[in-house]
Amino acid sequence: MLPRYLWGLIAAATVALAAATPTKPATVCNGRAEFCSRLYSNVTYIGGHNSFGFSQDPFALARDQEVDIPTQLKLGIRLLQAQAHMSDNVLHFCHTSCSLFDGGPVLDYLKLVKTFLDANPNEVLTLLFTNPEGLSPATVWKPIFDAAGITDLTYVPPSLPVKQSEWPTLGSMIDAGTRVVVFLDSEADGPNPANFILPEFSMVWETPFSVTNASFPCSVDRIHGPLATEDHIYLINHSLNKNIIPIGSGVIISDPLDASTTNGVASILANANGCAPLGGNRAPSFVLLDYVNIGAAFKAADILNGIP
Ligand SMILES: *[C@@H]1O[C@H](CO)[C@@H](O)[C@H](O)[C@H]1NC(C)=O
Ligand SMILES: *[C@@H]1O[C@H](CO)[C@@H](O)[C@H](O)[C@H]1NC(C)=O
Ligand SMILES: CC(=O)N[C@H]1CO[C@H](CO)[C@@H](O)[C@@H]1O
Repeated sequence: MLPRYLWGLIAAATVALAAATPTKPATVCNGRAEFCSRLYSNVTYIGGHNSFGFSQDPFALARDQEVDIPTQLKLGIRLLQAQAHMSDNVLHFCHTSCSLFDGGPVLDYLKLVKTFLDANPNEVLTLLFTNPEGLSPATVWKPIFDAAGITDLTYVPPSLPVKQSEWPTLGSMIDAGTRVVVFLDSEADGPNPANFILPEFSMVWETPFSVTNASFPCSVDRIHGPLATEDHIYLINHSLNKNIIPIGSGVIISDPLDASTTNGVASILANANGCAPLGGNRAPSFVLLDYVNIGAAFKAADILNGIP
């Protein structure tokens, strides 16, 4: 028989342990109990386009956001998109060129993401990065994920490409602690020693970008085989641009003044409904927006996710 005081100590230790480790199986996933049993591919996530490109300065014409990364995540952004360029031998997130808008080193950005992930163990997050300079996933990108401490949290599919119907549930990703999905738009196809950096277009298709038509006509713009279109998940590039110099190919910029309409429920649902016939009659997995702090995107996502 253990003395009574020892039982008390054991009970206290058990309670302390339970508080430090997330419950398994997870009972809340991305904020909702009903998401735990849903496939990763069957949830609509709101994304921040050029998420690093934030500024409060209305004259910063190359910005696409007003609020910083921790604030975007706090609002509920669960896909972060960003474009990388080399600057003095350090990988930075920049818009078109680092002289136009420099969002700083990718490592600093990923450290902020890691802080969020540590504080929010029941959240699945997607990172969608573009690689216009064709830099190596293994020798340039992976070391930065390693240094930020994110590699161990990434989801590595058993085989590629993953069909829409074959993604794991949010609950199983959270239970396994592999709750970060990383896509790169180029150089990740074929044999790739950085196995967590997934080739975007073999599994995700996108609508066209640099749209200036507020009705957002839907079409499949960027996609790779061999999976059929409807076996991909898809992203709607739902940001409206203004052509401020309508001569030649023009100069287009994002437009915060239209953001409350563009990021409103009606505009997002109309775009999603227009795309559904191309996407196996499913909602988009990702709705990519400028100025994510403006509008009602999270309400639109609830509707697309069938949340009353
Ligand atoms: C904008 O998109 C709508 C819907 O597809 C289409 O009917 C209209 O012709 C487009 N407008 C322009 C200027 O392309
Ligand atoms: C999830 O599945 C439901 C039921 O089939 C469907 O209505 C919805 O559009 C799907 N959403 C996504 C993002 O696949
Ligand atoms: C205008 C716009 O939103 N374009 C973006 C569409 O999405 C891809 C993300 O992969 C970006 O590269 C584009 O900048």
